[in-house]
Formats: sequence, structure tokens, C-alpha cells
Amino acid sequence: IVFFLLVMISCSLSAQDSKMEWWREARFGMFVHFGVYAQFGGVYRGHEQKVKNGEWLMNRMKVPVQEYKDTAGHFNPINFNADEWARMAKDAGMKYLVITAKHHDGFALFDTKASDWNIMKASPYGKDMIKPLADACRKYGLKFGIYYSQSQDWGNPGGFTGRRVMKQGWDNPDSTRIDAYTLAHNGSWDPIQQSKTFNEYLNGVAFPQVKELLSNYGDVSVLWWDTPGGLSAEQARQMMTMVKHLQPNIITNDRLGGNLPGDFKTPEQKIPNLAELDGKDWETCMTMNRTWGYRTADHEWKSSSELIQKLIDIAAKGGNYLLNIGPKPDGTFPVESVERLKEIGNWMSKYGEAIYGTHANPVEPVDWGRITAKDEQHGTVLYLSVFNWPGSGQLNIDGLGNKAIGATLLNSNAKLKLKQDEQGILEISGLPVSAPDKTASVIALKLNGFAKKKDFN
Ligand code: H79
Repeated sequence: IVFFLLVMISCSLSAQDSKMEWWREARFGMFVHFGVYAQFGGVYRGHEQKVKNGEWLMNRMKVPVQEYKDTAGHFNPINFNADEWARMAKDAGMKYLVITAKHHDGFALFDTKASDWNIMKASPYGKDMIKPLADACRKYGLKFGIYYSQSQDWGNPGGFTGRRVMKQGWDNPDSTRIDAYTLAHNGSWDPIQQSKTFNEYLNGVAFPQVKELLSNYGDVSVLWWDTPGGLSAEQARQMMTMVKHLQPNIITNDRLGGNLPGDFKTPEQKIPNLAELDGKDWETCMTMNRTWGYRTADHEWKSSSELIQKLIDIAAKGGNYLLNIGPKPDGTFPVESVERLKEIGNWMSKYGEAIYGTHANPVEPVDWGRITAKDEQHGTVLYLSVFNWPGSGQLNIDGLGNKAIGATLLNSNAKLKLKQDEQGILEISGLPVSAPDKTASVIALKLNGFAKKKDFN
């Protein structure tokens, strides 16, 4: 019996491993936050919202439900070009794309029978955006993923689990305006009524919409829930039963609620420390500036170099990077985002080998950069991404438990010299005086056997 259980456990582990295989190799994906909020750009009735998140405008500015919903009547992303979005992701070196099919406000970018407030019926655009995007991703060999806000749907009386959050404060200086929930609900907060209407919303909108999204667009590789809260353990279990029935290989995140762990963890706008990692798969989602949905006043752009170094840092810790774009209301990417995608793509086309299919640094961290690793047939290749190029023409790396048997500078013919002492300390010399790449130059270091840390005892 014990043997049988062990076989079962190891079989289920390898099924999980084979499901996660493409995702672990991918390391880099595009997140897109798009919806009617893009039209506001973070400004409501002349007031700039205080919070950084443009997609939260309806909530933070207490926009009455009907008034907000009516703005879909002007939502017309006529320059949306699915092929261009997918191509820009591909050229940046991204391997998958996740689109907000429905964010917290409840507006659906797809054809749905479960809610009239969708791009087909409520906007002059009148076309499903999910279908061409799924097709374009397939065309460019990108995995296609869907973000779906299951626990919050502010366009629905039942979708106001987020009201607890809303009570924290408001950005709208006109304090006499009543909030969207009260207007929608025409009454005061009643937890029993709320849970009844939440269940109606869940059964009438969320379940049917998830079913549509996982039935009508071919393979969906990722389902990105947001945010936990609201669903009972039983409701979450039922949701996952339906999801796995419709898309058996789908990868889901940890934000469904009901205490389900999902396939990967989702640090938001931050990169975990080594101490925080527990062996579970994880993906850092992050914006290039501060907002997810388009916001005109947000100029806090990270440089391309910072973004590239963050990607390397994440890969060196064994995670994925889901980097966000907040398209403008016409459906095009902000120029700042386009520039950054190009520069990242330029680096990736030269040094992508140090990212794709790698795993976390198996040896000691170094202070001059980051290390990723790939296990090949005869041993490990360490990719040394050097952020701070040494003026001395020489780099040291301590704590290797293996003999180093060769080093090359990626993208050059330079021959590097190796010298390793009995302590395992390795000296790499013969480096060019100036950095081959100002952001991160990469040295591929071949080890004799599979990487192990030096045994200091
Ligand atoms: O879709 C993006 C966010 O809109 C969403 N998740 C990412 C991927 C998100 N929803 N909730 N949260 C993140 C956490 C809530 C944070 C809050 Fe706030 C703090 C809500 C109110 C205060 C962030 C800051 C949103 C408004 C201000």
C-alpha cells in the first residue's frame, strides 16, 4: 500500500510538472489591463485620482454605477490591432499574454450572454476583443491567458465584496456624493443581503462568463483570478471543477479564494526575497510605471535597464515576470511602453538564453549581478548576468562546488580565462575593459557535473 501511495504521489507530481513545463520555461509574459477606465485616464470631473491604479477610478472616485456604465457608450478602441499587440509581446521576448477579459468594474471585453454590459452591446466598437487576441497569440506562438475578476464586479449589486476596501477612503474631494454601492443597492450595508446577492452574481454572471471564456476561444493556457475574497471553499471548488473540465491543462493563480492554493503565487509589484520563497511556482506581476489601467498623469516610468535587470533578478530566483501594459482608450500602447518593449526585446534577442528554460541560481548570490542556471546533459551551465562590469577585466566567483570547465561571453568571440583554487574560488579573466552591454552582459560558465554549492565544512 505504501508503495502504491508513493507511486501515486510521484505520478501526480510529474503530471503537475508536465503541466507547468511551458510556463516554467517561458519566464516572461505580457499583462494587459484594458477597459472603459482607460477613457478617464485617472481623471474624473476634473479631479486627478490620488491612488496610482487607474483601473480603480470608478471605485475610488465614487462614480455612480449608471453614470460609469454609460461611458461604455463612448468606448471605441478603433485602433486596437490584436496582431500588433501579440507581435510586440513576441518581439519583446515574451512567451505568453494575459488580458483583462473583465476587471473589477465588470465591463466585459468579450461577447457574453451573462451581462449586457459588454463591448458588443454597450459600446460603439461592437466587436469581441478576446477572439482576435487569442488568434493572434496562436499565430505568434504565444500562450494565451485570461484575467477574470471573479470576486469583484462593481457593475453588479452582488459584486461588491470590495466595499470593505472602498471604506478606507476616497479620492473624490466632493464628499457629499454617495458611493456606487449605495446607489446600486439603494440601501445600507446588510451582510445577509450582500451574501445573497453575491451568490446571485456568482451563479448568474461569474460562472457563466468563465464558462464562455473557456469554451469560445480555443486553448486558454492561464486563468488569472483577482482577487481572493467572497467565494466559499465549496464555491471555489465548484469553479475549479468547471474550469478543469473545460480546459484540463490550464494553469491558474492563487487568487480564487476558498483557500485553494492554485498553481502559482502572485507577488504584486514586488520581487520576493530568497527567504520568502518556499519552492512553489511564482510570478511577479508588475507595471512599467505605477498604474495598471492607462493614467495620463503617471510618468513614473521604470527605465528599460531596470525592467531587464528585474527580469533577470526574477529568473535568478526561479520566478516568472508578467509585465503590464495599460493601452490608451483608442486601443494602442503608450509610446513609453512601446519603447521599453523594444529595448527589452533587443536585450532578449542577444541574451535570452540566460532566461528561457533556466532555473534559480544554485550557488551563492554574487554582488555584481545575477546567476541563472540550465542543467544540460553533462552538467550545469551557469549564466552570469553582470550588472556592474569590472574595470579590472576580472571577475571572481566564490562558493562553487564544481570545477569550472569553460567560459564564454555570450554574443562575442572573446575567450575567457579560468583559474580555480582548491577552495573553489574561481577567477574569470580576459574580459573586455568596457561592458559589452550597459544593462547586463552575460557569461556562460560550464561546470563539470551538476551545480552544487561548495561544502564549507
Ligand atoms: O489588476 C490589478 C489591480 O487592479 C488588482 N490586481 C492587479 C493585478 C488589485 N485589486 N485589488 N488589489 C489589487 C489590492 C487592493 C489594493 C487596494 Fe487600492 C488598496 C485597494 C484600495 C486600496 C490599489 C490602491 C487599489 C486602489 C488603491
